[in-house]
Amino acid sequence: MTVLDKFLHGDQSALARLISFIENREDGYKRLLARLYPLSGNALRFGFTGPPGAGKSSLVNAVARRLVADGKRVGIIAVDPSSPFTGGALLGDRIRMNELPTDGSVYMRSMATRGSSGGLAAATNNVAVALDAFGFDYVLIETVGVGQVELDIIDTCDTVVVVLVPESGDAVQALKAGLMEIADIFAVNKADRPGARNIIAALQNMLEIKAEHSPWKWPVVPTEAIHDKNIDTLLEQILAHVAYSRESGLFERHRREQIRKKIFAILATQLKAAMEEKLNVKADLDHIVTRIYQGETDPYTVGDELLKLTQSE
Ligand SMILES: Nc1nc2c(ncn2[C@@H]2O[C@H](COP(=O)(O)OP(=O)(O)OP(=O)(O)O)[C@@H](O)[C@H]2O)c(=O)[nH]1
Ligand SMILES: [Mg+2]
Repeated sequence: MTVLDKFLHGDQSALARLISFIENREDGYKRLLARLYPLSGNALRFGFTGPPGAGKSSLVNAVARRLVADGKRVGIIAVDPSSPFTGGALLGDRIRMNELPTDGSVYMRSMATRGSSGGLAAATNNVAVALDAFGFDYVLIETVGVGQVELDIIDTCDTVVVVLVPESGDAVQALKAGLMEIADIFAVNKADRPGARNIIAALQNMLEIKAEHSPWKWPVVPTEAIHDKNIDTLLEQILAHVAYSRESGLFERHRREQIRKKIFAILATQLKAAMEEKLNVKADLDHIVTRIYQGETDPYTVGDELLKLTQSE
């Protein structure tokens, strides 16, 4: 039996191997994805993002356990902020998702952000396709909400939970980080800590204006992930968002938009590689750089000229 056959028979170690294959873009990974795509599209994808240490893993853990108790199968992708720049909870303080069932109902995969500035969002999206094709009912994706790449990852999801904590203080902070725009639901985690009521009130204030002319009223759910408190409510709100999204047509529009973006991302990567290959043969890039450096021409003029050059035979 090939690894793919084993995968198709529900073998999790085959799943793990295929995910590595995809993640490392090994020879033939595109052909593999071409096999997986038609099998995907059934899983619901939920994103959990927010500041380092907010309790995203703890929440994903708790939500996964709820879903499993309901007889569902759950795939988890944790995009790990292993880089010192993105921070993350202090080493040792970070929750390990080890309380999850080991009966095959849950599969957890970490993806390190370290050293993978390019292509991380695409890789995460492809891994989600693999989990979906494997037959998980839900794919939960955790990522720290710190920059564009992380926001791009969230683009893979149907519903996005932004996790904040009382320490996030000023809710306007979240707005600046671009988190407000991508949120469908807010979880104010560590609600056991002082200041929870303040941030909830501040968020609700801001959302009142935003929700005024919108049929979707962004819920703010206080949670205590480590005490397993209010997780039911959070899950209810997530599923309510899916229902709203399906009824309003947003769900399909969103997924179609994701496919469109995916096509352009693939094209951009391929065109760039093809152009570089052609220009390495046809143009003396070092010389062109020198001319721009010395002020004899400029990158825009050169860009137009090189584009014509790549289009010529
Ligand atoms: N007091 C309190 N602590 C919590 C709660 N939820 C999580 N924590 C703690 O917060 C710390 C970080 O939790 P994680 O779940 O690892 O947070 P995270 O957002 O996944 O962290 P990174 O992935 O490193 O960004 C851990 O020590 C948790 O035990 C909560 O509801 N209340
Ligand atoms: Mg985490």
